[in-house]
Amino acid sequence: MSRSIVILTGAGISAESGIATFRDSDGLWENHRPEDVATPEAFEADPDLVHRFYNARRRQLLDGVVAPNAGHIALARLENEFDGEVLLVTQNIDDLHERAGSTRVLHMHGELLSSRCSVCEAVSELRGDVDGTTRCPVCGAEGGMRPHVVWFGEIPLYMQEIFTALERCDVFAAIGTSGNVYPAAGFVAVAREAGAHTVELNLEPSWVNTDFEETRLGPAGTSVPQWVDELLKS
Ligand code: BJW
Repeated sequence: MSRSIVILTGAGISAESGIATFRDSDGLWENHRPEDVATPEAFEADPDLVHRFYNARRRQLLDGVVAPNAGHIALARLENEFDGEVLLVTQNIDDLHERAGSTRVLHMHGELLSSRCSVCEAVSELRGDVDGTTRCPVCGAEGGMRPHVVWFGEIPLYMQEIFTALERCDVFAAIGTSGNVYPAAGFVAVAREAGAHTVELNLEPSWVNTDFEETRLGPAGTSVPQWVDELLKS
């Protein structure tokens, strides 16, 4: 019988690629309060501030320096070589999993290289800066573009597909996520309840560490290739 693996990734997997995490001491939110940049209310109150925050992150992603690290590359290898299904659910809005070669990736918190029109709801890939004058490439409306990301209080994307996969997986792994944010922090409980082996790979135990059966502490660039090697040999 073929086996199925669901992997949840968070900001920690991209840390060694030079992308700051959110809640670590040098994290993205060191200079911003989350409620100022990661809620629909914040965007309504000060769209320019929120656009600047995401424009800076988008420029960094495309600056030619940021690249997938050994953790992303090992997960792409797993998808390629594993005799079964591998689904990658990422909370990250960067495209480093895709650049590493993963193809089954669900971005549950959206994507930095896309923007959404508040007028026609179309999602368009926009690689340049976005501001209050940017026109929707689909309907032409001006000033309605917002980052295609999921903020606090909004419903994450692909929920049905993700819960279906969690309920039938044999292995669930969470990599580089602090377990602060739901529903992602609750995925381990769903997978475990469904009978999956659960493993956390992180620098330090996450907020939901006690829900996991196995913990591997260390930088993802080292721990993920090791874990993937073991899985492929098992
Ligand atoms: C390394 C490493 C290395 C470092 N190697 N590791 C009370 C109780 C429960 C829930 C709620 C509540 N009140 C409100 C809620 C709901 C709310 C929530 O969870 N709030 C909490 C603050 C309590 N959630 C929501 O609102 C969500 N929506 C929702 O619940 O809708 C209802 C619904 C759900 C399901 C079905 C139907 C209805 C939406 C949440 C949206 C989160 N959005 C953000 C911003 C996205 C855009 C952007 O990127 O700007 O997503 S917030 C931010 O946090 C971002 C991240 O994806 C997310 C998680 O962060 P992550 O990835 O874990 O990063 P860090 O920095 O926290 O951790 C990094 C980890 O890596 C650390 O542990 C490091 O140690 C480790 N690390 N270097 C390995 N080299």
